[in-house]
Amino acid sequence: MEEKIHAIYAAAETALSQTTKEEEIEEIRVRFLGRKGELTQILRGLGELPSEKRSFIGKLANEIKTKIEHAIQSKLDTIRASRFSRLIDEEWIDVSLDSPRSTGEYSRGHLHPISQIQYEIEDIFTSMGFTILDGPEVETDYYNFEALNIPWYHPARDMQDTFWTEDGNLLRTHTSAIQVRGMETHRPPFRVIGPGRVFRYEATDASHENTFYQVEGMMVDREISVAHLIYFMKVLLREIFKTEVTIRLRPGYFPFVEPGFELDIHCLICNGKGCSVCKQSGWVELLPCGLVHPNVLRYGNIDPDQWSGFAFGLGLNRLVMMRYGINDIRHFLSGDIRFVCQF
Ligand code: FA5
Repeated sequence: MEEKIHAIYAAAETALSQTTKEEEIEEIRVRFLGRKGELTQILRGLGELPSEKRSFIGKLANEIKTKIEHAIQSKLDTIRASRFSRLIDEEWIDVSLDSPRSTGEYSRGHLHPISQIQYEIEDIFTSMGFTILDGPEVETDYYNFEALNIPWYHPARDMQDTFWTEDGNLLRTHTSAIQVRGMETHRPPFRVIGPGRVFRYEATDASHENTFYQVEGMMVDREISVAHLIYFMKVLLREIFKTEVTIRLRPGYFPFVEPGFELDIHCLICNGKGCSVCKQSGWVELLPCGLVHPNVLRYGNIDPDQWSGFAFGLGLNRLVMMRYGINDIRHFLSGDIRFVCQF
């Protein structure tokens, strides 16, 4: 037994001398000192030894255990010290060198293309008398659905599946929730826009993300008509694209507007020929809109017999894609600096 214990020590020393890696040291520790380790087995079996041998072997095994522990620690110290000295050699910093910024090696950062276009849209609308509103990204069911004429049983909820918190709140699926908050804080006549990030539980492809940006717009005044709506939408697109873009207006269903429309623009990626972004149709769905449903006005404590309004929800990512010819929406959140540096 005595020879066996000495042989274990010799084996541990050899194993330690042959390694230079921290992770291998852990394997050695487990092999000799772990729960099923060679030395641990001996210590566990002490009870079966004759009593005259028990205390001698027990003492020896414990001494060897301590020696192996020390040898392991000392090997670890050596490995770590040599790693640090290598790092000091390889990664030293010359503090007397000019900074990259002063030599012009790095260019300054800039706003993400979505923020750039959002600020442009804010400027366009504030110049037309609109106020900018904000709202929380984690919303209540009431603001995101209920007060937009989408009660819990309404099938329109299926089109905007989302992420729910355990206490019954949700990640807002659209900036339309800001409309409802706007009606609580503003009395007609008013004009507001609400930009923000929205979330949907959906499969991604070239034109769909689970996290994207919208700008909501709402105007409430006397006798607002579809003509007002079209006027403001045309101004917006002309200012953004700096040219007339071909649009089409088709009926669209949203429970919070009546009538509701989908405003599509001619795909600027493929010039209407058909591509993955426009799903080969030549048109990109960009700007759903309509006249505010009387129920929504009622939820906002606004009398629909006295006041009417229009609302729209612009998809910002797709607008940026059209402006710069970006062929896949997933680039926006890719975190690839080479993508954002182009704008
Ligand atoms: C809405 O979100 C309505 N709240 C818009 C609205 C507001 C209608 C006010 C009427 C009045 P929709 O789900 O179609 O509608 O989304 C609006 C726009 O967001 C789309 O036209 C599109 O540009 C963009 N969008 C929608 N889903 C995605 C997605 N998964 N990824 C990227 N952009 C999207």
